[in-house]
Amino acid sequence: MFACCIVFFLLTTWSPVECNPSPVLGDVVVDRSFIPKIYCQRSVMRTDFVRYHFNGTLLDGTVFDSSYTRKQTHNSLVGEGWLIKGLDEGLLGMCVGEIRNIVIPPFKAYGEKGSGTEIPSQATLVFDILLADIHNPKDNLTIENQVVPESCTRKSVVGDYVRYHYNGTFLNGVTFDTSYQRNSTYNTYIGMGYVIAGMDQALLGVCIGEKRRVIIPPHLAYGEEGAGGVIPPSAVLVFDILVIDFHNPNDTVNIQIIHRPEACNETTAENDLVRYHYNCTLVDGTPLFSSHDYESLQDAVLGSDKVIDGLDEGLRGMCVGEKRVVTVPPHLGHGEKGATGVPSSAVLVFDIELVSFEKGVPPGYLFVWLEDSPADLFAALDFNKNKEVPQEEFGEFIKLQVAEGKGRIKPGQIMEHVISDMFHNQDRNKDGVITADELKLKVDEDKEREAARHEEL
Ligand SMILES: [Ca+2]
Ligand SMILES: [Ca+2]
Repeated sequence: MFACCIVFFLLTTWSPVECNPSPVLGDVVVDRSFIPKIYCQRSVMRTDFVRYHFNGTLLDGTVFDSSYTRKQTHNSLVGEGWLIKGLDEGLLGMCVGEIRNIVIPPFKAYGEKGSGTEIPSQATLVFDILLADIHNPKDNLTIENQVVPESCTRKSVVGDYVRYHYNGTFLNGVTFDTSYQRNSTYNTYIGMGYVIAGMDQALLGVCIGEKRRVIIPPHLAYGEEGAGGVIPPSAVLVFDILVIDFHNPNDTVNIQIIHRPEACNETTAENDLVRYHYNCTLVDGTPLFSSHDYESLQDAVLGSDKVIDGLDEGLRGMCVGEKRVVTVPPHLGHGEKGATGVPSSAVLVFDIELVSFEKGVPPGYLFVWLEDSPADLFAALDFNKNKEVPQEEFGEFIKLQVAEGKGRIKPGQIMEHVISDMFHNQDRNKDGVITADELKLKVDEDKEREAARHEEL
């Protein structure tokens, strides 16, 4: 009586029904000895493809076949005549991880003829079955357990480069691979066939920081072949994905102004010496570097390759006191190689505050005129009109120009050093004084050099 109820229950529907008082005697008898409570969102239906382990015995306990001795699951469509009728029926409604004992009368097994030498005529067969995997050939990708961050300004598209962590399991929960164990993300371009088709789809339309579980049927994974002795043939794969960041090779630096002082007459530009505070993190907030780790402010001459290109760009056009969040894609940061503490191909986020800056001079210059230089420069330099300009006289002149705002020296330099360097550049015969025929503006010198180059050509 007990068995008959189970049979009826299984072979009809999952809705609770009353026990049928007149069972088909001698039909397939199913005993569900272990039903997993977790993760049974689907159970076997006709036309599903299943992978299961089994022990097949005769009523006297003689084993006639076992998947365990072959060390691989038996794989089959259900209800399509690939299996004996008793299994086509007995597997229905089964969950992955479930264990069933199925007793099959001869007329739903091999009947009068039996099979080979193992199964005699009119044999009742007993199968102990453990369901390992299930999918339907019509299945597409399934996305579950999606957790999308509140702030998601952009979703991934074809051609983006995504860095993500994953945990890969089979439907029975056994892990076959995990990026967490390697302690580095998996990185790939998406939608371009670099990863299995299912993962290519799974990573489209994700946000940075998003979590999702994707269930990938074998035809969108490693198919009937499986892979590398790790993925069995026709295996369904379950990936729990965490998107760390993504970017596109065409991405530029993103600058978000957080605060801009009302009084902002002058902004930073190439060659300026800037002093700033910064915090650098990964997109998920993992801290990397901070100027607060050092005693003094950070400084850099913009355009001098002192900092990564993206930060250099992010520091331009700023007022003193301005605060920005600058997002730098890896090709304008530390690239595919990364750097100490910076993972390969990581997007970086800089929180910066400009503390001060000094206007700069072009590369190669120590001093520039901010207005027209005196028509007779030597006469202007030679205060005492003795036709010679020693270093002291030269220095007084330069300091005066800077003090009156007519010129400026290279920022971040000591005035006396700049004067000394400039003086020695002009005192071409090294006799300690500049004479009229020695003196030349760098601009004119450059022009002459350029002209000479053209003549050579
Ligand atoms: Ca003089
Ligand atoms: Ca001289």
